[in-house]
Amino acid sequence: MKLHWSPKSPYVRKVMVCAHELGLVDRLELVRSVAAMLKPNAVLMHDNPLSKIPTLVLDDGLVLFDSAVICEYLNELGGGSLFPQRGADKWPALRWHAFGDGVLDACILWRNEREREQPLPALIDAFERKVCASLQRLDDEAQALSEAPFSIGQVAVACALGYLDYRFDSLGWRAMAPRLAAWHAQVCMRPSFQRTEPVDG
Ligand SMILES: N[C@@H](CCC(=O)N[C@@H](CS)C(=O)NCC(=O)O)C(=O)O
Repeated sequence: MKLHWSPKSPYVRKVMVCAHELGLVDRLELVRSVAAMLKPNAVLMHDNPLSKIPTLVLDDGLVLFDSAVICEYLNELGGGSLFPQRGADKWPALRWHAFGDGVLDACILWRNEREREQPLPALIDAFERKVCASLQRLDDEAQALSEAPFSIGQVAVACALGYLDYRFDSLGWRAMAPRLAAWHAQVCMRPSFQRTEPVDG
C-alpha cells in the first residue's frame, strides 16, 4: 500500500498512529508528498484530485481518503478495536474523532489566515475563540477520555493537541486545559505517538 505522507501533517499522523497501534507500519510504502492549499500537487492529484494528504493507494488500485476513511480501513485490516462497532463506546469515540478533526480544521484555517500578508482580524479572533472553547470543553472531558477504551477518538484529540504544540506553541494551551494536558502527557508515552512526532523537513 502506498501512503502519500508528510511528517508534518496532523491528519497523516492520525493514520500513522493507527498503523503503529495495529502493527501495520511495515505494510505502508511512504511517499513524501507536499500538499499545500494554494499549490495543487499534480502527482498527488493523479491519485487524489483534491490534492490532500493522507491518501492511501491500495494494492488493487483503489484509492482511499480522507484520514477518517483510511484509519477505519487500517483498523479493519489489522483486526483492531480502534473503531468500536457498537455499544456505549461507539458514539463517544466517533464524537471525539470528529472533535479532534474539527479542532485541526480550525487550526489549519487559522494558520493559513495568520500567514497571509494582511490577516483578517475578525477571522483570526473567531478561530482563536473556537479553538479555546474546544480546549475548555475537552478539559472537562479529560477524565472520560482517560477512562474510555483507547480508540480513534483519543488518537484524533491527541493529534490535534500535538499540532497545537507544533504550530501554536505561543497559545499556551496547557494553562487553559491542565487536566487535558495531564491526559495528553500519558497518551504521548505510547510508542505510536513517540514514533510519529511532527518534524520539519
Ligand atoms: N479532512 C482531511 C484533511 C486533510 C488535509 O487537509 N490535509 C492537509 C495537509 S495537513 C492538506 O492536504 N492540505 C492541502 C490542501 O488543502 O490543498 C483528512 O482528514 O484527511
